[in-house]
Amino acid sequence: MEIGIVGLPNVGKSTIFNALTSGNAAASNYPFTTIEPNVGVVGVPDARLGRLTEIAKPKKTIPASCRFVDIAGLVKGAASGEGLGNKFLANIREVDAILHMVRLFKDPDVIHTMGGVDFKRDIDVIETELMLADLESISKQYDKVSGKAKSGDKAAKEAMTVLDTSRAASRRASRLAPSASTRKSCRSSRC
Ligand SMILES: Nc1nc2c(ncn2[C@@H]2O[C@H](COP(=O)(O)OP(=O)(O)O)[C@@H](O)[C@H]2O)c(=O)[nH]1
Ligand SMILES: [Mg+2]
Repeated sequence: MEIGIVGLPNVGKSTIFNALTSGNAAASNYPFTTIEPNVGVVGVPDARLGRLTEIAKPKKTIPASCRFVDIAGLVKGAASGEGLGNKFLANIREVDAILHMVRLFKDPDVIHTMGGVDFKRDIDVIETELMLADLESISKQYDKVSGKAKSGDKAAKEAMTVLDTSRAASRRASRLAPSASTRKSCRSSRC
């Protein structure tokens, strides 16, 4: 299982990554300290595994593992290329689950890239960027599959049903937060 840690810059993503993995990812008071994602693998403790090892006496016992990926900070407009933009959204696409880190601590020594602590706004910014990135992926896939569906491909027709539903849901969701970046990205993805 792979878990990607996302959030605005300077919210404590690398700090939580280090705590979870005993890692040594650079954590510092500079937005975008993390560029290439840090990856850490930790074993998942399970008492039953020890008991099973005693019974079965295998040559090797390998616990299940969890991979944490410390992804660089996203900023408002990432889906339309702001900040270090789409590259990080691609990192996010590859994980099984997303851990969204939100800053609640006030510390004048740690720059807040949005000007100050406001967790509702911050959650909204990140969730909107993720929705826009989803919408863009769906639109690309839609264009690819629709041609095949028109020519009668059965699998493509089935995929179109799913894509239609996802695209409609994604459009509804992104309309709930129509910021300037939303409108710009929607134009480019024909929504
Ligand atoms: N005061 C305070 N500082 C924190 C906390 N979590 C992280 N920091 C500091 O905030 C800065 C940015 O943290 P980092 O983990 O690099 O953030 P990232 O950009 O989201 O990866 C570092 O100087 C951390 O030591 C916290 O809970 N309280
Ligand atoms: Mg970091």
